[in-house]
Amino acid sequence: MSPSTQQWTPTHGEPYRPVAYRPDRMPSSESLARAAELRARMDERRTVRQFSPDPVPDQVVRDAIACAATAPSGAHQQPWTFVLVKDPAVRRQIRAAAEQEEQISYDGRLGDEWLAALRPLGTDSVKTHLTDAPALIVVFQQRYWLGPDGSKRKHYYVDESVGIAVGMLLSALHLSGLAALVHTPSPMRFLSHVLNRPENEKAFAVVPVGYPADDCEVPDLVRKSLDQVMVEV
Ligand code: IYR
Repeated sequence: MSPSTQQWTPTHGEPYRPVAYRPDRMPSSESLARAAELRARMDERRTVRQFSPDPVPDQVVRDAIACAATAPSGAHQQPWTFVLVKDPAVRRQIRAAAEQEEQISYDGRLGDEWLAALRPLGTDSVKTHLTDAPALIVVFQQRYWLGPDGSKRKHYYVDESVGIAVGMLLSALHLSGLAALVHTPSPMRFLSHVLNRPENEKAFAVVPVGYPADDCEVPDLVRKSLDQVMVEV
């Protein structure tokens, strides 16, 4: 099936027309093989903080954003906007504003307990990834729908919906061979100003995307094992 090119338009309360959904059932042998392969590939994903400035294929990033936008959402309201920032001047502006906020955060705003939790990762207020990575995907959540005439309609489960979409974005980028990081400068209001977003949108995360730098290092983390994260009833 090729990607849909149909344009979405806001609904007005009319029920969706049911259409048949009959995907071929995958033989369990293939299912098992795919699941094991996917598990191994996903376990290779690492959050990267040192990026090469090498450009990435635009279409890979666009396809990953399109994958993210297939996420389920509360009342199918699709409350997200992905701003793809490649312009180096805009990335510099974002880095300067983010570092200003992060400096205050690391100087004490986060509080001792939070700073202690971050210490093993060794993060600080210097955010080279915002200018080194060739692309930033700034994810905005739409708290409500804003019609062209200024009318508003509340969106539901916005945090959950956008969180799921970002998870799908990270998976798509990783499985397409690109590295990424979820960066959450706080507060993030400056992103609305720099990127000139409308009042119904609130920044959720900045996702720098690219290839790891030649000298990239990541912390030697251990993930929880399956029996530590899963309970069977
Ligand atoms: N937003 C800050 C602090 C930070 C917070 C958490 I929780 C992290 O896992 C990592 C960093 C920053 O980006 O440095």
